[in-house]
Amino acid sequence: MANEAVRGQRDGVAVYGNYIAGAWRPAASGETAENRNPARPVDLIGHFAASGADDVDAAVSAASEAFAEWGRSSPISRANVLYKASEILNSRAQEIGRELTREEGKTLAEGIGETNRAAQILRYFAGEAQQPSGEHYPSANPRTLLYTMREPLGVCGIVTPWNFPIAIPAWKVAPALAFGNTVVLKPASLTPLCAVRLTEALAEAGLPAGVLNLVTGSAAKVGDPLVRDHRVVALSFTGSNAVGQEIKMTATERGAKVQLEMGGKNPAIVLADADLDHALTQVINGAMMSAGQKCTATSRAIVDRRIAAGFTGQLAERIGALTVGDPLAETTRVGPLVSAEAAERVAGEIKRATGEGVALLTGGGRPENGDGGHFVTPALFGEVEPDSRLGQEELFGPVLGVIPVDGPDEAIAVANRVRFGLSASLFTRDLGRALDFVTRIQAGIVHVNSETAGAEPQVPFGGYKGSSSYSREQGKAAREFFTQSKTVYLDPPPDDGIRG
Ligand code: UN1
Repeated sequence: MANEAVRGQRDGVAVYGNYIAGAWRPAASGETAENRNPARPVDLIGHFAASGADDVDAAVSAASEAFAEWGRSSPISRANVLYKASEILNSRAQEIGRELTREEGKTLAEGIGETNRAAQILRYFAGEAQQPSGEHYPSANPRTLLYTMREPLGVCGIVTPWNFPIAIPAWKVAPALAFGNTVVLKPASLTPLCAVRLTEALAEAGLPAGVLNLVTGSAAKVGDPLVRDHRVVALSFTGSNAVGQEIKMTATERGAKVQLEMGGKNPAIVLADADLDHALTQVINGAMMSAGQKCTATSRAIVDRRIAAGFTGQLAERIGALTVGDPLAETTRVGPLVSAEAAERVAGEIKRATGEGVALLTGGGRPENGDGGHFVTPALFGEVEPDSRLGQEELFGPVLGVIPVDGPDEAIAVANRVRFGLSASLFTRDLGRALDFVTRIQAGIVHVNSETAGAEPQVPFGGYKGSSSYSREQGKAAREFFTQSKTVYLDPPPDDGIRG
């Protein structure tokens, strides 16, 4: 792999730069930050540019300059670049997937799967760039050619989380570029390497200088100046509610277009007639894959009281049997949490709930792997009160709570009684119940007989209530966000003589 991103070596470990105006370079201050493996913190992955306002300024300037040409380039040529980048990522999926696992902590199968998914997203938006971008309308004047066209916005600021360190940057950057915008990408400070790999793939695919700029560093030193920069006309963010709300205030106040994807408290409702074995597998996958660190993760199993005891017992048994350990090992099902702070916070929430008397049926421990990894064993709580902290707050860890209910109506009422509304599942064999659920559930993504997590690139993604900002990502919705509409009334001059 060409590795111009590496600016040098320190302690035998690579030092990575920012990518600004088509060149890899260190932060203006020369500062770097370490990136360590959450399963084995002794494993130093690299030193990454700890950037600041000067770097953001240079990146936004480069993006502004590049917009003049990129914004007017043919969508077909933009599609070709995205398509080539997708092939590059595919060809490196094993290697990048391994790096993803090393820096984020999800299992190797998930790391490789996510890298392939990023490639698929790039491929999808290569196709989407070639789709019609406007409509032709009838006019009151028969001589008028009346149509709409969508045009790029300009410089977009993209702020991404650590939990999908290559897929989420891909699903924001790809449509931004496909529709003619230029980008400054600020990836999560815990997972900069995946963003470097995505940027490399796009640069190698022939993206012109300045069209995509990568600036690594902290939220305070990179994210904040990016959100405040008046030249950044649109911001797309995925992450916590607290940060999302701040971005919304700051960016909308200065007139920028904003797209936010934030938390979830996603329910899986299990009715008495469901295929229980299937429901068990899906609920556990939804709750525990990626150690529960997905905004789409299942955190509440809302179960018909008639089957709750048996279902809960089976959940405890299967969750207790999940192999926790080094995510690079093939047998591991649940890796570490992303950081020491995350593991402490989640373990603290578990302790708090047990302190309040909620029954911890399995997990919740901090196992030692001898390497100081940030592990928390998958935890299951029984008989969770819907309105308690455990029933309401997003923990972002491997924690599932069972809420027994008296039938489908109470299940839906409980499912809706949270401030989030990202995804929701129902398990049943009853088509009528399924349709009723689809209508009444307050969630942007609704599953019947499948887990709450997962997102295909060709459909809109986003939540209701506190989970999003109404705008949707991916699919056709991405064009809505990353472009603006122009309406054209095109009349021939009155004296053109054509109609005599
Ligand atoms: C998925 O469920 O595969 O940050 C994707 C998140 C979501 C993406 C979920 N925005 O977890």
